[in-house]
Amino acid sequence: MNWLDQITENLTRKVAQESSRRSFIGGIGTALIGGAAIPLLPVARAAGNHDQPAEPSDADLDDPTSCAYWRNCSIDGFLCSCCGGSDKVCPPGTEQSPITWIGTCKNPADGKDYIISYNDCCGKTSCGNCFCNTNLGDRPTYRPHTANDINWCLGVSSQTYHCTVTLVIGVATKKA
Ligand code: ABN
Repeated sequence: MNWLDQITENLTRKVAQESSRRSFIGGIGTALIGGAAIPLLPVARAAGNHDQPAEPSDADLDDPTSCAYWRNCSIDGFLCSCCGGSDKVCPPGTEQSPITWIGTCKNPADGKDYIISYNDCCGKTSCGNCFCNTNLGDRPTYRPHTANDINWCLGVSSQTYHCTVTLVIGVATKKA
């Protein structure tokens, strides 16, 4: 037996003497349980927004408290209809901003495109209900007049954003 065989044998004997069968089985158990727990770790799941179902029903298209409601096609904010106001009226205690972001949404009832003004309601802290981020036609914020990801609480006494109303201001006659 050469010296390498002797060293290997000594090492193997040492490991065998120092490790019990119980700790070996325990190690396998830890590996199995640890592996099974990996799928439970938090991960980002696509399309996980509860407020924005992937497949809106016809009822959603007619419901102003749904992100799928046709006038909400380009919104980024909380629906005032879920915040003590309505789709057109700011909740009590808030003030409607006169400066807004304008989008265009198709009304499925008549197939026409309408110009929608997304007015922020201001003066109370964020409502927190029915957040929608549909963004049709939204542009980057470095072009503010075409961006909805902006606090439009301007020209009012408080700049604190609460929710957004959606007002029809006309029919779009030409595609932008
Ligand atoms: N226009 C709604 C909004 C308000 C504050 C911040 C981002 C977007």
